[in-house]
Amino acid sequence: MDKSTPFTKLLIANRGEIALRVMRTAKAMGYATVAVYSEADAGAEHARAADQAVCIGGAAPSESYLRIDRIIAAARATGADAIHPGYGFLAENPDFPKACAAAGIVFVGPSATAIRAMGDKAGAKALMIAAGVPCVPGYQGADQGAETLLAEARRIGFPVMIKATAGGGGRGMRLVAREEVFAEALRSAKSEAKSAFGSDVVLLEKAILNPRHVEIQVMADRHGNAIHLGERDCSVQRRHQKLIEEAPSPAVDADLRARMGAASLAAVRAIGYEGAGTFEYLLDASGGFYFMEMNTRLQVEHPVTEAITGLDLVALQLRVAAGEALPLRQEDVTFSGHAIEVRLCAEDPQAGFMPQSGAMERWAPAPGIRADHALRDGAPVPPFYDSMIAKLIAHGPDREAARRRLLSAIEGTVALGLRSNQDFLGACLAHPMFQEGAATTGFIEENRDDLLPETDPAEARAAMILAALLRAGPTTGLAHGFPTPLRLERNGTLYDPQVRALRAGACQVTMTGQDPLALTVLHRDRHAALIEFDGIRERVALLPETNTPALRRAGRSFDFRDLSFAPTVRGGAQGDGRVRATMNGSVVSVEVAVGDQVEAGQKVLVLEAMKMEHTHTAAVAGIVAAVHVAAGAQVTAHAVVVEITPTAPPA
Ligand code: MV4
Repeated sequence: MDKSTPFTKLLIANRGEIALRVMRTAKAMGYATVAVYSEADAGAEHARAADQAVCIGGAAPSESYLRIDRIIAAARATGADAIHPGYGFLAENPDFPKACAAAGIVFVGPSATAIRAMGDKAGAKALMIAAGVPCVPGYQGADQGAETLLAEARRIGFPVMIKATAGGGGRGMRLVAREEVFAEALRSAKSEAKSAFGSDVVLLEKAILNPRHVEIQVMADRHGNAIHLGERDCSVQRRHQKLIEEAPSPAVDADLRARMGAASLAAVRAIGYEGAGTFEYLLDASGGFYFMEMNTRLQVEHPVTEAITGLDLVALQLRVAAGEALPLRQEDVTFSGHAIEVRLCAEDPQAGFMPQSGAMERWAPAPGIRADHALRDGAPVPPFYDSMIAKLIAHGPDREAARRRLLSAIEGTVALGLRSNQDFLGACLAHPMFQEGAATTGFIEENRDDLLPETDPAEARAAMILAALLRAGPTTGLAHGFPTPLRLERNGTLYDPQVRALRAGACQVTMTGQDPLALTVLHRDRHAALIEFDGIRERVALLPETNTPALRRAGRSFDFRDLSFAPTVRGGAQGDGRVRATMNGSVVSVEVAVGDQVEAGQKVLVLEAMKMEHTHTAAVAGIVAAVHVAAGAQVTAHAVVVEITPTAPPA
């Protein structure tokens, strides 16, 4: 029987780096490409790069990237006869392949049945046990009575894990150390699961302490062929968000790889799976592995597998979706060297990893390694989507070579205008425990203080260097010997550098509490400079000509607020009574009205961005003079939302 389902034009139902990643291979294979984009993504790279692009609605995912009807309509309108879902959004929604089938469109992914079977934890686990895949001993029965569950927990033996069967990302999950706290943990897990997933069904498992997260990549065609492409170690996570992924795993040898691969392929055959898929396992300290869940999509971290196998996973997906047989057998799959990936996220580690939005004013990934992203200088980073904005992937002959290469690339990448976890990633890669390959799922929590230092001695030096570059570079050309004072602020610390130009390019910077700095600017263009001080030359990257100038040096980024021209308020309070939105977002509530008397620090407005609420407070005491927004309004970063006429401080 002919099982081919050829297509000519591929619609990519996604955004950002993965949309571009899929498009790259599709174009190389000769397929025409169609992008879909939301109103917030009208200027986005993925919409520019496709042959055709269709706007599918509003900024909120529920108005655009999650709208099956509009995506199918976009495919119809452009004549796209295949759809790749990427990851996230609709990638694991069984209704999507169903709608594609109904419209006569090839879905690049598994069947609705396979997606649904793996979407339920208890059902997936039962299928895996039947297929002979090792699972953590536990209970996944229909009887959900509290007494039954307690009895089962006793049988399993503490510590036990309670997991919502509909769950994911750690929600509805509880680690229970002792019998005495089981009842309360069960109650709170069920209540969290009910509100998050609409179901409070749970399963119980023996808890594996400090496990590694190791996953097996599989690929299967509709002719009964299936191969595995080895493992990825994704143990370095923060709150169930993966941060660093590598292949191979430092904890997996050829024998364990073969056993994990065979178990995964047995499962693939048992469920008749087609396409790319990933089996997630927990690995315990003695090398035991236990099935966790199956992801029925291409994963964020697929590039590390591509690096060590030399295969293009998207190309394999497209070939299999067209009905071709896999072009290689298991014995043709070989592994070469070691690859590590880091996820660059627009979030502020210093502020509890709060998501950031705005514009990536300056973006220059380090050359020589793979960088998957959809950024350019000035790229908007809207508040409505995932905070991951780029992936950096290094490959080397061995793990240490890959690690060193990646660390160097993280340090050499310029990403200014928006705070990111860039330097935190560098700290993780440089940590001795990671270097030894000893990081497990507890790595970030256990090493918090090493990875996120409280005070930063390099910051004051950065303020002085930045001041020199803002005031004494050849482009500003301060010819006179008058000292120019600046006021720079970062995370609540004020710096008062004074720059005195000596001769062309040379200057003296003084600052309260610091030794003076004699600095020469040898070369300077808009975004970079070659400087020299203390007899050492170095290259720095720079974001000038903004209210939030930034400097990157020695592998670290420092952004400041330039308050040099902001009016000072007597009494030392910062700000001028104008409350500005700290990021793009939507107004949840306005807490004050015109005429209200407010105190400094009083809550005036709540903004929602990236699914988090941000309280805005008055910087000064005074009377509310104007309120420019109402609940529900969309605001852009820095927009004045409330104006307060400061009360004159007592004379
Ligand atoms: C576990 C576990 C220990 N024992 N199950 C977290 C999310 C979900 N996918 C599975 N998770 C875990 N399940 C048993 N029986 C520990 C975790 C876990 C974890 C797993 C992988 C990567 C990071 C993790 C962080 C905390 C807990």
